[in-house]
Amino acid sequence: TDSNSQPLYWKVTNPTLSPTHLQENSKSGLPPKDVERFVFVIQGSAVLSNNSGISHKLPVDSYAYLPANVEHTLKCDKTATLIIFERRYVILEDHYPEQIIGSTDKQPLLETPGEVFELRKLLPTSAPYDFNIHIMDFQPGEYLNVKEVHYNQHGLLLLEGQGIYRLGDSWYPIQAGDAIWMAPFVPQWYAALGKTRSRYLLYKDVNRNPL
Ligand code: UGY
Ligand code: MN
Repeated sequence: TDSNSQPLYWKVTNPTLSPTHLQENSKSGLPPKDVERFVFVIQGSAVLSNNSGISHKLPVDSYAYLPANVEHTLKCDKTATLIIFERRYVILEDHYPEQIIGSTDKQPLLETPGEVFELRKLLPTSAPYDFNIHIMDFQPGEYLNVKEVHYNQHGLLLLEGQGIYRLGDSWYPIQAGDAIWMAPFVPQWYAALGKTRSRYLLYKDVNRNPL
């Protein structure tokens, strides 16, 4: 065991940037005060309950958004893999976000002028929401037309496929399971390679003045 008393080579299957693995019969705690939470199920399933007494089963590819300070629990009987985003909510006067539950396949394909990838957004684009989660699909050989530069940050998890990500002047071969953080203003570009579809999940801060 290492100094953290984990088994030898433990980091290989539990790397720093891996999604959270919920053990069987586990139950979540709450985020800190004023922190919103987004949960997306990658493997297994979880049950979301809140004060209303209504429970929702979240299978693979489904997700939930919990506004800040909304009490809830996530439970799972068997092991589950979830990706979770939490951030301090930025209040906008007279706008109130609501709990959202959905699944990727029920979200409509959106227009992507000048681009070929398929785009779905998991949250409403309206002002109460200070971030969104995009699901982006590329067929092998497809790539971003625009070399993007923008103030928004991204957290990315490659859900399927493989390709090459350009960040500034660095080029990274990536495959399903890899995660990327893109700082504000980092030039970014992706090309899908291999023989299978690339799909990534992308966090993006929106609807607030970044200054
Ligand atoms: O919406 C976006 O900013 C997205 N197209 N960026 C990206 O895929 N790196
Ligand atoms: Mn971008």
